[in-house]
Amino acid sequence: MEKTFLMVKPDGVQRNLIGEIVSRFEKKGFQLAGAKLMTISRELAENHYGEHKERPFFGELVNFITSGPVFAMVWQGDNVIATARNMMGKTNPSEAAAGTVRGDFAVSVSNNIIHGSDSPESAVREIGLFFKEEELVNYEKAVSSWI
Ligand code: RTP
Ligand code: MG
Repeated sequence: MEKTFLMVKPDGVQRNLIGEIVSRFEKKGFQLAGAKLMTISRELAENHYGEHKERPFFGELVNFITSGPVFAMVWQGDNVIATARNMMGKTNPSEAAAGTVRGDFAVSVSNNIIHGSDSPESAVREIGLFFKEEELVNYEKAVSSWI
């Protein structure tokens, strides 16, 4: 089954949005496969956001993502990577549609509440950066056949 890496960023944790965000993905019908509250080291942050190394906002991005605890998650389900990106909304919250996480809760591009893998390759890479194989759980839902 397809898996993606999602993370409630430090602003989302500070604003007590972990439950709201987990709830949206649960209600959509996706299955949580792993989760942990953690503080990201600078090394992990620079690796995770390595694609943006040359961008002017890279330093600010690393400072922000290491500034407090994040809630790291792995979710699975059909088309979860693209669907989760839609549920997150556009990077800049001023362009994110109402009904999306960023559209409903964020106003700033640098403090935009949630991260999600943007492709199958990113998902594999990011899950591997944040989780050990034994931290991911596979289990059957009693009522999954109709979802
Ligand atoms: P993320 O990786 O955090 O899920 O966000 P994303 O895919 O929607 O956006 P991406 O292009 O990967 O950018 C990563 C994060 O960098 C910050 N950013 N700041 N000041 C700026 O112009 C700017 N552009 C991007 C955002 O916080 C974005 O989430
Ligand atoms: Mg990104």
